[in-house]
Amino acid sequence: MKIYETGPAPNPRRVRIFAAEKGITDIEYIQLDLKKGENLTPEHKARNPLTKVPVLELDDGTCISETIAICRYFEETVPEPSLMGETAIEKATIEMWQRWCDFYFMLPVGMCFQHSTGYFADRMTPVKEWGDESGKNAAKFMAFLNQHLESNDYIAGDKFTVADITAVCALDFARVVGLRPSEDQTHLLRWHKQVSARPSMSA
Ligand SMILES: N[C@@H](CCC(=O)N[C@@H](CS)C(=O)NCC(=O)O)C(=O)O
Repeated sequence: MKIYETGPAPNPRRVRIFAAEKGITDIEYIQLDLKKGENLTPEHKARNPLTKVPVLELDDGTCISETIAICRYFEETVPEPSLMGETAIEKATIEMWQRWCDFYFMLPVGMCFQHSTGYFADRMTPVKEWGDESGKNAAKFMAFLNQHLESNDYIAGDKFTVADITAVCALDFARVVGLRPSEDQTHLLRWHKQVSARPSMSA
């Protein structure tokens, strides 16, 4: 199978970490330069009409877009170790946290990046105020996570899950727009150090 992706971008990184945690190695990674618009070509549009990365292409030609849909495919095909939960309660709790980390952290960090740097000004209209507001919203979520991690080892409880992967990729990418945990966010910093030590993080 192949994954069309971009090394430094945060969503493809989530997929690489997820695959590494599962021990999945039979993937050919194909780099697309987003800045040059290599994701906007007819070839890539045929894989993902919305033109984003990552895209997983299976050997039969099936293309799956959306980070979490790709992770779901890996979770179903390689169930161990489970990163999306086993019982009904675990699955629902992990999904709740995963969505919170996606919608209230990864997305605002991405919006802050796109709207304050103008990186994709060739294909969208950057709105500086929206970039600033998104940065503030991401910072609020970091404060919320810090509080939550005071009494939880990991984001969704006592096990490392896909929610940790989303949160760590959002947090690491947030540095690009100057957003970092403050020194007094000790629980967030403890968690970040703990998850960053996993071998999968360098994938
Ligand atoms: N919801 C999508 C978001 C994908 C996304 O926004 N990918 C970015 C890179 S992190 C991208 O392809 N940007 C290129 C562009 O907007 O032209 C997912 O989770 O996969």
